[in-house]
Amino acid sequence: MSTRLLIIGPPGAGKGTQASRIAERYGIPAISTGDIFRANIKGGTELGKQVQAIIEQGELVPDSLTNEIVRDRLHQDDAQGGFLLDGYPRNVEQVHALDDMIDGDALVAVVLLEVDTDEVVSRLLKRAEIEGRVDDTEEIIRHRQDVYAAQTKPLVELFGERGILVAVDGIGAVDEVTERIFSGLDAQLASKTVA
Ligand code: B4P
Repeated sequence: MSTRLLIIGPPGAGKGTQASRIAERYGIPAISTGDIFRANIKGGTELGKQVQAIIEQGELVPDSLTNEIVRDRLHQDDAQGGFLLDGYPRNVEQVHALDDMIDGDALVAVVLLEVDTDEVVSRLLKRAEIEGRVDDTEEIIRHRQDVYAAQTKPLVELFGERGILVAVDGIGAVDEVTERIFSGLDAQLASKTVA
């Protein structure tokens, strides 16, 4: 069975932090749409120029662009045995696009990192001091939380109905959160293998 996973949660929940650990444990690539966009902005590519202003304002990049990037990435050799998508899908349209790319039933688990708004805002303000990401100003951070609530949060119910949601408390030390994710994922993977 190929290990096809998603990780979702509000901006600042620790998705990127946990994604690399999950990917290493299950031997799959972690694919972050946010990282792909930032690398293109840094490299000054045509895609980077198209998305820079959108990301700086904390808006979502248009689905047409984002879906194509993911489609291309999932065709690469290293994703054939499974993958972890980080930050995608982010709205219902992207879920439908992903369902078309991979047969929706092929998703094994969706990790939901649960962290309240005050905690995520304070984490991102701390990151702003260290990394200086342009979308980590307080105003844009709060706007990104609103975009998450309006567009991404509805996906939690949708994946819950599919019986693949693994909800994890994202508050606590990074290692503790990782252990919670591993135990939730191991149980979900075992149930899928038996089914
Ligand atoms: P992302 O790159 O996904 O940015 P993010 O939501 O802020 O998550 P990130 O992974 O960076 O933060 P994390 O929670 O790991 O997206 C950026 C932008 O790209 C979007 O706003 C949008 O414009 C665009 N985009 C991306 N995907 C898209 C899509 N599918 N469709 C349309 N547009 C898209 O970590 C946050 C901080 O918390 C880190 O500093 C970390 O050190 C810290 N942290 C982690 N775990 C912690 C813990 N347990 N305790 C304390 N701090 C912790």
